[in-house]
Amino acid sequence: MASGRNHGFHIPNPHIREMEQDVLYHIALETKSHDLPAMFGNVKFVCVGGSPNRMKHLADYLQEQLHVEIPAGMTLCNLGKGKARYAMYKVGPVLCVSHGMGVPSLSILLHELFKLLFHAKCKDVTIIRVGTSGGIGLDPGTVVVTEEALNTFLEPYYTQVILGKETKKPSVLDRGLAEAILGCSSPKDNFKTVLGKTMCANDFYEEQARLDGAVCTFTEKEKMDYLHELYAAGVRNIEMEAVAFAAMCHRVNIKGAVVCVTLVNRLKGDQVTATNEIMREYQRRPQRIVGRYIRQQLGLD
Ligand code: R2B
Ligand code: URA
Repeated sequence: MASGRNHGFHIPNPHIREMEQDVLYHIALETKSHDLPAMFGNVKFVCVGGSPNRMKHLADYLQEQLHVEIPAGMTLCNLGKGKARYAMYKVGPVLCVSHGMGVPSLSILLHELFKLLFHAKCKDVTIIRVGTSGGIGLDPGTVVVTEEALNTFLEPYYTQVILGKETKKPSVLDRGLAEAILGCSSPKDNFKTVLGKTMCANDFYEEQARLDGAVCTFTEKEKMDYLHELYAAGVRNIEMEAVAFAAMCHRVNIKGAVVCVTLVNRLKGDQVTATNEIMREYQRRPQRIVGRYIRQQLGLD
């Protein structure tokens, strides 16, 4: 089996070296029965996002934008169909994969995705989370490119308990990548794209200061004071994966970025009330920005 340090990024796990085969259980791939370098060796960009449908839409959109040929009568297929926990679509050099909701689901996927890239001998890969979030002081539909991912103590760390001990891993995103993605917005867009800090919570309701969960222990004033405090600290959106995403990318030395559309302005309310049509339009916005970035990187613009 290959060594743990290779291919521009590294897998800081000496045990991988000793394994005869590696079963990437949740993405239904394995080193013995799949030729991973042949299947995935040309991957340069990985886009991840919460929902399988959104990732399918992104894959279809990128297929068109990147002029990736698909044989007549065929459509993009979900590589994990039937067996995997996550939906995965490959569009030329781009892999689009769903990660579910929250850090635990994302972290399982990233372990297996990073090992996949390693086993496939991919080089110079960039990974982008293309997602949704709640905005603070922004019009719904605004796209936020994360400049720093923070935990709910507003610290740039991902906290994990390993062998019963608390560990803090720095959440580091690539600043140059964030700025390059921000630079792909256009004054002609019918929405704004901004750079801002992103707070990552482990819950959609109480941890995100919502009054509308099944349980709530704080007042409206306490909620508003807290959200204003977040705004003053530079936080422009809240979601549920950024801090682990940033820390895990940093540990394997892969450039990562987080690009999320805001579905609601939390200074004005808690409920996500946009119609299905508006929601679909909002969700396409970060996809358009990221699509432009990938086109530019591939020399298509
Ligand atoms: C954004 O949206 C989801 C919760 O609705 C969660 O995955 C996130 O980060
Ligand atoms: N996702 C979140 O985590 N929070 C929101 O408010 C909206 C989407």
